[in-house]
Amino acid sequence: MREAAPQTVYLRDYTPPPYLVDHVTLEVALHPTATRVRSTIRFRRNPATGPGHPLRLDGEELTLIAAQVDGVDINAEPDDLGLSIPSHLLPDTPFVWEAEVEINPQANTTLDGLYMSNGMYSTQCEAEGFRKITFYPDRPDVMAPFKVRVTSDLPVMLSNGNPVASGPGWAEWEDPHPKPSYLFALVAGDLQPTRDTFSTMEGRHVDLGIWVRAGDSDKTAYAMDALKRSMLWDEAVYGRAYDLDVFNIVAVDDFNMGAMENKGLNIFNSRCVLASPATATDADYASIERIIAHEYFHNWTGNRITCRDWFQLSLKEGLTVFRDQQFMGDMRSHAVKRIGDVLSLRARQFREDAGPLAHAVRPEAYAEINNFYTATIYEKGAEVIRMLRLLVGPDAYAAALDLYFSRHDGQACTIDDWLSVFSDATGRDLSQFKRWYGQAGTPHISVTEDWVPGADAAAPGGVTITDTTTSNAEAPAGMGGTYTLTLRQDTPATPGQPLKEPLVIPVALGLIGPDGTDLLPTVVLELTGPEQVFRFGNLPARPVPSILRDFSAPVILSRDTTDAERALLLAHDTDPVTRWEAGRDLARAGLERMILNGAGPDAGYIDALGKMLRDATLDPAFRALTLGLPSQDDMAQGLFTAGHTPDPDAIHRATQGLRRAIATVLHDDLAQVYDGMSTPGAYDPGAVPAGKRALRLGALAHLTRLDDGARARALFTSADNMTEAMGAWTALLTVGLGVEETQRFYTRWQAERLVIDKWFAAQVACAAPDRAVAVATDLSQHADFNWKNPNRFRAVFGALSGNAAGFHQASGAGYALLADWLIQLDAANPQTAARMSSAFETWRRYDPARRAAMTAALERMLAHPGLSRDMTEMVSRMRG
Ligand code: 0A1
Ligand code: ZN
Repeated sequence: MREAAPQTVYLRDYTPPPYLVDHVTLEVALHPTATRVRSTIRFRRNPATGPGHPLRLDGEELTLIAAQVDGVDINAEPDDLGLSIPSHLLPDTPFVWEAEVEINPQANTTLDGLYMSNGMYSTQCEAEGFRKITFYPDRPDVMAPFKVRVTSDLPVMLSNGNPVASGPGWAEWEDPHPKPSYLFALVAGDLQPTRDTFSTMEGRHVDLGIWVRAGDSDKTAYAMDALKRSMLWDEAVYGRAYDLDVFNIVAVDDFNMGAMENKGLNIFNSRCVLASPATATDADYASIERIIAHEYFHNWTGNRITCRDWFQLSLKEGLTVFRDQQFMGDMRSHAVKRIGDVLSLRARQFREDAGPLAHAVRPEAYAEINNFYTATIYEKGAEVIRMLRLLVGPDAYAAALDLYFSRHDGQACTIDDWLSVFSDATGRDLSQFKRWYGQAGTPHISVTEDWVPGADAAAPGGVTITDTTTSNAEAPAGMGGTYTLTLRQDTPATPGQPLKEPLVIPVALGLIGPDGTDLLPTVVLELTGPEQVFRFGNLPARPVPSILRDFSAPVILSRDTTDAERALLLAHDTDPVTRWEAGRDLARAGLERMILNGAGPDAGYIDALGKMLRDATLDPAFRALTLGLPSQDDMAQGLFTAGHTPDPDAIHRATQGLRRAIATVLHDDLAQVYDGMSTPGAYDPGAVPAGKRALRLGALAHLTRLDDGARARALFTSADNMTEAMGAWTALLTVGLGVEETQRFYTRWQAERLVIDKWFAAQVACAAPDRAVAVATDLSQHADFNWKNPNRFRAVFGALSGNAAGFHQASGAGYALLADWLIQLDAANPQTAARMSSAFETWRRYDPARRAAMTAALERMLAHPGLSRDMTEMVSRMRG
């Protein structure tokens, strides 16, 4: 285990590497407890840094057997973090470093570096895992071509690049593209391939392989299909072709994250690649499609052009998420995809930005870089690029990307380089826009309005628009009415950033007439000052504004909107995102009245919902989204932002009350949807049938409250796919039924580990608040509970922290249980423990008793002897 003393790394301390690498050869002789790694590395002094620097090689948990410089033994004395060779012992001309080290993959429970999972060897080197494989300048701005020779008694041995040669017990791979060490990968095991081919637009023949454990080959078809579509899409939309003769994907059961974009050898968490109709849900299929695309797109945005240092992480991650979002929109429905992205941005990134872990898209300091693979770096980073594209327009965006690829191919870059490409390609000054990268926190935009009716009817020629900050032209008198919109922006203080400056915020807006017609199609207002006034002249009637169409900026919008206006937008808005948002706002406002004033369920909202449910012209997937209520965590955050102390029990009760009312009032509509929306025939994971299933299962969840579970039980028994089986079973669990189905589910799926993860997770996620801790405790004693497997650990304890009212039980038992398990997990796997500790980031929202219990859990974790650097950083930041 590494020393915990958190050493802070600062962006401002960046210096270029004093030694560059021209070539790396690795010979890896695999052995479960004594793997030998021989490295031959051609170094050269970096002319840009001047003479006199020692050669610093990172290395952790390595036993050094021998080292030579230009064939002469050298007495290197490693410390815990690596070794240094003084400059005067090194030639001025290029030299060869050779080292042999021994490592113990079997003892590596961190899943970082080289480790074993179910008898196979696998690696994970991002961000700093390569230093656990050999001594190396393990930083992304050192890029080199690699040659790898693997020996082992396992039948399949894979590494990056193209296969060169192989024989019994050995294989050689060569990657001609210079890459940073974090993209190194090596896999060996008894793996079965699913093969296919792809011809690139440049005429390259590429052999594709997806490598899985015996018994999993029936679950690779969808991932292969998604891969080929991703390759085609990147050619068609970004003009980027694949650049090696093979592209391999490996599924690994023990993996900390979703997947990893190692050059030519992507390694996936099994959960993010394996799917069959019987074992994967529609949501799993969509997630596999997205992650396959994401990792593939990294080949250009991440691998060919990488990051100079880890503060630039969003350079590759924000851009690659944005690209996978575009891809998914093209493959499925743009509207449904965008709404899903907005939901997850708010649930994870807004929450992060509002709490003690808030940080900028380009942070300035970290203790443990693995703690910065966050929703802010990924999702907010993607939002920033989406705004940039909206501001410059799609053609200028495409031109800027062409310039980015031609200017920076083969380089390790910064976010400044990225923005320079945009200012050079468009002539636009992006200095203010750049604040999005440096400033943490979610901006709040408040809206006030004014209306002056016209003396005459509106004149032909349409609406006039004036930004009063840049023009003082008055609306022409005597022609229609004038509507004035005042937008104010304000970003709350975040840790270390008390004062915020105004950002460039694109606010996409449309105006809707009282009869629901479009008075003004979408325009993009640019909010750059703290307050700006926009005037819309020549209007025939007072409009209702539809603000933040397509969620044009990652901000929190507040406007005194009446329920009547929300209902109008929900019925008539032509933008699906603001239309959906209007329904959400109605639900939220009604729930807040139930929670704060003890009001009954809002009849107006239920009525509006009924209209959406009955509107067969609407995409079922969109209707399913409108049927969803704000999550309990969302409600808690909203109440807290509005100055209230959220009571998790009251939020749970109100949500249940509203659901019951919806079920009762809309019973007939729900029944009609349920009966009319079935998708006969063989299961098809495509967006259209998946949308129908989503709507139908949404209806079922409500109906199950009224029919004693009859429909859900019938569906559970008849379902031939996991989406419906899970939908039916969780509908039962949510209303306290389904005991027998829980047993049947287990018996049926016991041999399918990914399905058993669902079995663990759903029981905890759907448990009543006063049962959740007991259910999680019981399941942690189950014979199939393997706490060292991140998927299984997350199934139980991720579900516990996601069960808002259960986790926040007034007794504090939820906090105590999670803290106990995080302490236990930390000793084996600090990365996953630290990621999951963010369950505690919301402690400031709550009442004194809950705050005390949450901070006591934080203190207890922090005081634990030997706590990892990962956890120490997270817990100290949360405690504040
Ligand atoms: N770069 C990968 C995510 C990833 C990051 C870190 C990891 O280990 C600490 C593993 C994977 C991606 O964006 O998909
Ligand atoms: Zn990524």
